[in-house]
Amino acid sequence: MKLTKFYFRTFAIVGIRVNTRIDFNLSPGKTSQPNWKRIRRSKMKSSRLLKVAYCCFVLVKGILSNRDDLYCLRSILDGHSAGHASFIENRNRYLNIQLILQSLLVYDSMQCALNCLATLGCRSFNFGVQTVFDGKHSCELLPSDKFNYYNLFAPTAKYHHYSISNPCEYTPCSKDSTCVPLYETSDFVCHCAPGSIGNLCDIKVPSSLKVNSKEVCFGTRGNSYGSFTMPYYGKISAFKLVHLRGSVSCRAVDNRFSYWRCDVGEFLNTFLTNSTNAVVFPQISGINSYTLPGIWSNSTELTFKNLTVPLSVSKGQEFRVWYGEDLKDESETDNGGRACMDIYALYV
Ligand SMILES: [Ca+2]
Ligand SMILES: [Ca+2]
Repeated sequence: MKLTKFYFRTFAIVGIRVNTRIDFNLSPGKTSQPNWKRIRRSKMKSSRLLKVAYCCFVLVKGILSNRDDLYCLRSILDGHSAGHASFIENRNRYLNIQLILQSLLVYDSMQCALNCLATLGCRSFNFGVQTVFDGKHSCELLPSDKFNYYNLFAPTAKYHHYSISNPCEYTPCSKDSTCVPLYETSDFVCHCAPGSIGNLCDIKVPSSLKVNSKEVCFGTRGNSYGSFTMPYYGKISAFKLVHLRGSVSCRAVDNRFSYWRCDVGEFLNTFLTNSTNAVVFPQISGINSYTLPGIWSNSTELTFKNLTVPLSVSKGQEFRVWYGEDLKDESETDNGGRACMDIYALYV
């Protein structure tokens, strides 16, 4: 049974010249999206055996035609294989990037594929359709792929392009987003166009997105900041803090309380920082009290929108809400109170 399967696969490899797809492991006609982790494990186990099988074929062919095909054994023995064994053929396409890892002359696309596998960092290759010298074709080993340089993926009659099979071939990301393959883990990540968020960029940005799952509360001393994490990758143009309950004071004994500072007035003393306590909002120097147009210390909403460029955030990234004196460790012993809020983010 194994022998039959082995011969079948060997035959399949030899047949790549006329096929539109070099694929050692996927079943013909399979249309559903494959389990990439399982397939990759399978490929890593079988790729070396398959290459040995192919070498046997090219060596016999080489002996018969008096050609030097020892490249094949060298590619296996040198141990530089990336472990991948599946390529997708893009007929009459050329990836026109400047950086080329290696330019070779090869007898066929399989020889080019094996050289790519044996070359560290090779992600795809261009294969010349016509022979250019002594029956050999041009073979360009490339360090990137059509997904990263789609604008340079041009039609041509002179080349076929081959890329290592990966989940991006199945266009998992939504339209207008960019799928970036993660070859080491057989995974991918979607880079969203403006207006979309989510792992697959399939969520349209609402005008205002509540980011906290439970209310965020901050105190006024002892580093009693409130924290929340971002639900999506994206870019933020503004944060809005909406007061729910409670109040804070810079001098509790005098009963001087408000939502965002101390006394009721135009000055504010609430800050938004990242997880290392670097101030993100408001974008002003220092961490003293500040003012924002139209917002008072007892306003229900405190909106930070004075951004010069949108803030890039990742899924799970932590932000903190601080009372200014607590953040600065200054005059905090006489402080008091606690205030809670919801946090809204404006994605762009
Ligand atoms: Ca104080
Ligand atoms: Ca403190």
